[in-house]
Amino acid sequence: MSFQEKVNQLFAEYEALVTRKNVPVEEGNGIITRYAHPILTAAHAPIFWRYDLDEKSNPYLMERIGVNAVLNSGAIKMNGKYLLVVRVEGADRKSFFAVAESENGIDNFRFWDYPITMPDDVVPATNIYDMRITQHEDGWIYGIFCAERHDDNAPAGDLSAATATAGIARTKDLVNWERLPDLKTRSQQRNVVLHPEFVDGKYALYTRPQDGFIDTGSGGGIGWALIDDITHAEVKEETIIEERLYHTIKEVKNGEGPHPIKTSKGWLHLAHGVRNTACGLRYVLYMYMTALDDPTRVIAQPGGYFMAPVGEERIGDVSNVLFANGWIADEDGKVFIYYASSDTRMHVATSTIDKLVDYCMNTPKDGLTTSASVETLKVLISKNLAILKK
Ligand code: M1P
Repeated sequence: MSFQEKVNQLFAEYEALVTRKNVPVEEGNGIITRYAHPILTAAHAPIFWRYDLDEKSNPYLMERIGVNAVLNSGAIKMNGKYLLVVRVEGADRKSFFAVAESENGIDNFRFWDYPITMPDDVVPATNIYDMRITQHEDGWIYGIFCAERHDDNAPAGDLSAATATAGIARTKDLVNWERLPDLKTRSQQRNVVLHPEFVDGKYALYTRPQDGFIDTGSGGGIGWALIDDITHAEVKEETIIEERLYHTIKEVKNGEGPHPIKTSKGWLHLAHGVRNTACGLRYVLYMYMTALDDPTRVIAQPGGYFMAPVGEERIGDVSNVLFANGWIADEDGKVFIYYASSDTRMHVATSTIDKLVDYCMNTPKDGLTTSASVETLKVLISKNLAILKK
């Protein structure tokens, strides 16, 4: 095959993948609809990011820059397009952000030509990832993400010790970004999310205090902090609003997903919860709601997980993980939940605001003991048996 024929074949296979129609998976649970195909994988990275297409410098048409995974995307709808700010992880382990765009939110996602050039803070980070996008009422679109640096206080030779800080940037178009100083906090932070409205005239952040880079330690769960000046953001006071609990799906860690959706019944939250198992950590998605007039007051806590890894989702670079930091609510109430499986690929699931509110309000709370779970189950069984006997 000639060089040009090989190039043509690469592009033909790429087009077939990117333009593949996604189809809903029918046997749902009434709450969400999954789709048959991942919406973005490493293979969706453009051919011209990975291959040198010049025959003189790449006569064998080898891949020159490998992409390992695409995961953990922020999401926003702009000019009628569904846009994901994707975490693209190179074969060199470095993550960067790139925008992928779709007309319908469920398939035909295509990356913009260039990745995002994110300016550095004063002390450059080694790695940045997991952006939460917030269209704030101040008129800016903010991106808050994890900025990871080597922990220079670690003992000599410990090359794994790192610190997690919240990086902050803002934009009007997702192309040109203004980097603001990283969030100042007492503890390390990951999964920091900007609330879309001012609260008491201040910016409001969902936080996730953690003692170490991996361990949340004394960090009790999802926190909340009001910020005087977003251009020099500092957490002065932090309260835990959604706590981790023993023997639940969020025993080891939890973290806010995308910013909550405002509904007439309250703020709808999507988060991840982590428990430990003999096979390592298991990440699932869960939901909760807070009061409209007070986003820190929890008003609904459906027990257990909302979504857990199934089938192919269970396997990847970090297996048994679902993680979501982006969702889009359309004007008509349809909700697109963008989630990554096993730190490897992106998927979409759809629902509606009405269904998600119903799920939150009417799913029994976790009673925290086996006895309580059995009592909850018996109530439903008795009710149903009475209906069935009629
Ligand atoms: O590997 C699973 C996830 O682990 C981290 O999330 P958390 O801080 O809640 O443990 C992040 O590194 C995230 O990117 C990753 O998907």
